[in-house]
Amino acid sequence: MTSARGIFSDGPLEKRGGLVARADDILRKNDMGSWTKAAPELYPHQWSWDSAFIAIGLAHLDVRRAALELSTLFAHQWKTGKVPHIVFNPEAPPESYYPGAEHWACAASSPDAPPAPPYTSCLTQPPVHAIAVWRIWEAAGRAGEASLSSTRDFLHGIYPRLFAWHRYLATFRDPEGSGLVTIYHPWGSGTDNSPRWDGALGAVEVGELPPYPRYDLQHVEGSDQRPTDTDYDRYLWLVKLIKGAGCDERTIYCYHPFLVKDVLSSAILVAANDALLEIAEVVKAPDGDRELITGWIQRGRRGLDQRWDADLGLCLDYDLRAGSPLRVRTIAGFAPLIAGRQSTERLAALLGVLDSPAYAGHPGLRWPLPPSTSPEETKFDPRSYWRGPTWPVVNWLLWWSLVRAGETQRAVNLRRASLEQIASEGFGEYFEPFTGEPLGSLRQSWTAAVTLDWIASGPLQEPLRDEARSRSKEARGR
Ligand code: 2M8
Repeated sequence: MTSARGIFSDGPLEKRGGLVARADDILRKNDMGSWTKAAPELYPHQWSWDSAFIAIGLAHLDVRRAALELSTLFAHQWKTGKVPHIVFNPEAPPESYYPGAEHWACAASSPDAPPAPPYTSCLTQPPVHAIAVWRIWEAAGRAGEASLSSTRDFLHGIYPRLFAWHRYLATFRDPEGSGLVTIYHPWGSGTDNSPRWDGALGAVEVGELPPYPRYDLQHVEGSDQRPTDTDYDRYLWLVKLIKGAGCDERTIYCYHPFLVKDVLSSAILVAANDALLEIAEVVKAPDGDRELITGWIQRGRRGLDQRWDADLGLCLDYDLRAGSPLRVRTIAGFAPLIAGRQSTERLAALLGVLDSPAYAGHPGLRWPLPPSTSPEETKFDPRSYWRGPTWPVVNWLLWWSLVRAGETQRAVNLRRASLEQIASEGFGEYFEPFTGEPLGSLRQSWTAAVTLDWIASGPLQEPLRDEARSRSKEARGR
């Protein structure tokens, strides 16, 4: 990988303590050559949506390496088009992550699975990939003609795979044609223990499970930062059922007890389909592809419209088994903002909620950044994973969406606050919203990646606060 220095040397953050160099260092240390570990110890494998965000950051350091990150992930795509949520690292230390490759080896027996090893899971994560590919293309444009030419080849190679991935989501994951993506497991949402899923999970009757290890707890400072044992029992029970169904989508759809329309994944898919249309243009894809993609975008927008809750001013997930919306205020409610191109009224409603005390306007926040679950919810927990902490990667999605919506000042404010948080507290996976304490993994790859992208995205209006504390924290880092 080429050095980050030079590329960013004009940025105010670079001058104030080498944030770029520190982000670069995290990505280098988590780099496995052709892919990047999500975190050094807690997550020693390749995760699907992590890789997309990582590629967005890497594009500012090395366009080829960014492209390789996604090519490696898509080399493990299933015949159905599914991109697995984890590609397991055969070199990961034993007893580092559970459930690991041996637990998911069943997926390899599916006729649709790619040859193993490496093994993959048979779940998915939100489809950020086409957005990442488009940003790699944009970065190549800034890097010059040679980079553009090799990246054009990359686009030609990855386009059919992206298309198959989106077609999989539009068909296997939406047999109803609702425009919304169905998930079979909270891990499929990327927001694992969010209260979004409490209602649907509560209805799942967990049967006999053999004892299992919680390796995750050895890699964080307190068990309160991770899902509870009750959550894990449910996760592993759902995995057992999915394995019992032979990872077969149709069987899962018929019998699985957890079947939910995920508005965040659905909105990301709409935005990713916008990006796929741009890519289709570059590679001169057949008109038929473009018609299909346009249809998926329209259907996605309609689906999200139907999940709009006017009282809350947010979108709600939908429990297919119970036949009812899952009514809780989380970050996923901003799905229409992420999907983009909303009416003026809808955008105003969303921004009003985003700025309100229910989210980024809460008076107790260390930085004005939206907590993953609204502090006004009874289920809010400021330390527990997706139940309250702020997540840089979510802030990146919101920032990117605000830019697309033309909300420039809000976008700048969000970017500045996010960078202040990271400059002050380090490259945490997530942060306690009131104290700012970094939680989870303290050297999280996607946090480093979005930092690079933010810094590369133009000047900030105000200087950052002191970074000294964050360096001492990172020195202690995991
Ligand atoms: C978290 O999820 C994994 C399971 O997939 C875990 O907790 O073990 C989530 O935050 C997920 O969104 C993320 O992709 C993954 C790796 O960073 O960690």
